[in-house]
Amino acid sequence: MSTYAIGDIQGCFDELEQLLTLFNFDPTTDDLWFVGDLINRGPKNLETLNFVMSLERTRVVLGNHDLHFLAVASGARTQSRSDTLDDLIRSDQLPEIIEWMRHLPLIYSDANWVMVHAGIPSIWDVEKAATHAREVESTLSGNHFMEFFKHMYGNSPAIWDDNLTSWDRLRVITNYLTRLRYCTASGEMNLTAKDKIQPPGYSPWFSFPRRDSKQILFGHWAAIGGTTGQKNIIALDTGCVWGRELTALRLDDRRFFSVSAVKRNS
Ligand SMILES: [Mn+2]
Repeated sequence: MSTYAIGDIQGCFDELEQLLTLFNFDPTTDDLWFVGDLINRGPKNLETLNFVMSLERTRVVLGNHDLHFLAVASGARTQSRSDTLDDLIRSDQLPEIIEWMRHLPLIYSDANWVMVHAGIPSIWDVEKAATHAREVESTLSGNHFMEFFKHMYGNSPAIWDDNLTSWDRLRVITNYLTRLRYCTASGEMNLTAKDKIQPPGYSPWFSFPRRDSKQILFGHWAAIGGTTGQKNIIALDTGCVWGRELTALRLDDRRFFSVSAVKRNS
């Protein structure tokens, strides 16, 4: 009876199956947590979602690719050339998948851990981040969710302000929780830098001092290779969809499990 937190799957269902075999997953007693980006860029989105949706003991937070899928599925966006969402878009399960996904949270926490897709800026403690996440979640699960996707895209405002309202407010909250990599101590984001070379004036979001006592689990940032240099902030995206590894952390004893990506002919 254990809890495993699993990194970004992005449709790599074969590797997910191998990982579950590696740690002898028992669906009747083990809990699986997913840090988001279950889908896109990889080959088996529908299989991945069918598996996750079938689990009774699971927690999932939304990632930027999951939100992008919802935007495409609701007609607010078209797929880009690197998107691989056709298996979902063409599925007769599409309405059921949309309903399931738009009721997922952006943050999940228990007594010891908090899970988020990209990060939490040090200007917010976990409680404040969860409060702001609820603002986006209530819009996503409400009747006007399609309108949200028309306004979700964009990199501004780059910094939080308590006085923000409407779509700007929801956009910056969504960007912090699902796209954040580099920011300043005051929380100003740089959403264009992705690799390990930090843009001048910015640092990784997890490098700033914070008062939280909970341990943070996140994905999203494959380029850092699973290392943050912080004992209580754990990066789980090890770039499976880019040919590297899929990683899980057993929360009970902080043991890591990894499988190598399947070699694909592309
Ligand atoms: Mn992501």
